[in-house]
Amino acid sequence: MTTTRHASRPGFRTLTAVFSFLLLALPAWAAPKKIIFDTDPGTDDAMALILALNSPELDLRAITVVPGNVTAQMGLENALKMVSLANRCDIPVAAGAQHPLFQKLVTAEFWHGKNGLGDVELPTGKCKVDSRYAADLIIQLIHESPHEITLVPVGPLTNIALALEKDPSIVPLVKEVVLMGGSISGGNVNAAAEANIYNDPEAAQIVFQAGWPLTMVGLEVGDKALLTQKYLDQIGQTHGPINDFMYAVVKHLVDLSARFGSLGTPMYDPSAVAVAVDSSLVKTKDMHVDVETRGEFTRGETVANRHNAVERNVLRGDHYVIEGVESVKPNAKVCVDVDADRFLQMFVSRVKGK
Ligand SMILES: [Ca+2]
Repeated sequence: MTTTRHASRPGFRTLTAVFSFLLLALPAWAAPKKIIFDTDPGTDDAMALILALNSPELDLRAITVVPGNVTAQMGLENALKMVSLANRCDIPVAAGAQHPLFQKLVTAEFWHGKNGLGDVELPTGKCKVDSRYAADLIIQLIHESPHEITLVPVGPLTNIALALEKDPSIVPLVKEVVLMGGSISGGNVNAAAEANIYNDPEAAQIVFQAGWPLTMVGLEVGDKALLTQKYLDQIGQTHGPINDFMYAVVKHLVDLSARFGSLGTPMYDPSAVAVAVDSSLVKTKDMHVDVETRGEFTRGETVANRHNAVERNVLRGDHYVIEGVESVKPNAKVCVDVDADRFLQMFVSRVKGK
């Protein structure tokens, strides 16, 4: 008896431990990730927002609007129309900055259509704007759920920088930042800069240097993940208010891409949401990234140090001498590759509500 009882105890303890672990681990595993979506909608913003709304892994706590692709006012109207379409007036939609920190706004109706949504008209919805200012709402939500909020900015980083400037104590309380912006292989606005960073380089530099966990989902992801006619046809196979809206917006983008000789439309903004849903879609490398704010040809470039080291040059007489190498601390996980087909399949199936 004694031997049996002794023999059974470790097994029982193991089972109890496993059960307790599951009880503790399950809610955390099952709980959707709380995100704040900062956006300048925008056609690819629309794709990103629908992906976020249709992803059970995410709990969209707020949408904050920043000027970029369109003016702040038009972006706000578009955001409200889309949450209305999705029947999600429970999600606060807040207005924020009206212009970049230190430069004039550059809007992009050329790419996004006169209304910012590829000239796809949505009815004025029933959802109303939240009374809180975007930066204040970001600060409030982070303090209400410390270490639980993931920021997903897919526009210029003005609102996020304003929140940081107003309350730097949010830095250690944010779970992570997964942003769409930047590039380590040339720009899409010009030779050097990606659009979101180009539209507010000073704000971007503040956000990159804040000291929080940050993933940069840049052009290396979006340009590799092209939504082609094949995927558009799949979206067109099913119908519903969101499905049909997405089909029309994506068709606008695929047709636009064809005019510029591309086989499909790059999945820029949806890529940050996709990484928030499933980080295994991308390969990352830790790098130190600075944002160029002064270059004649490079303002808005994300300057990434691939080997995280700089030479130490010391003045000796009339010239400098390299005396060693100093390490540089990475401040970003930079996405360098993506499983494009898996990402696109996920996007299509989520749009279709599956
Ligand atoms: Ca955007």
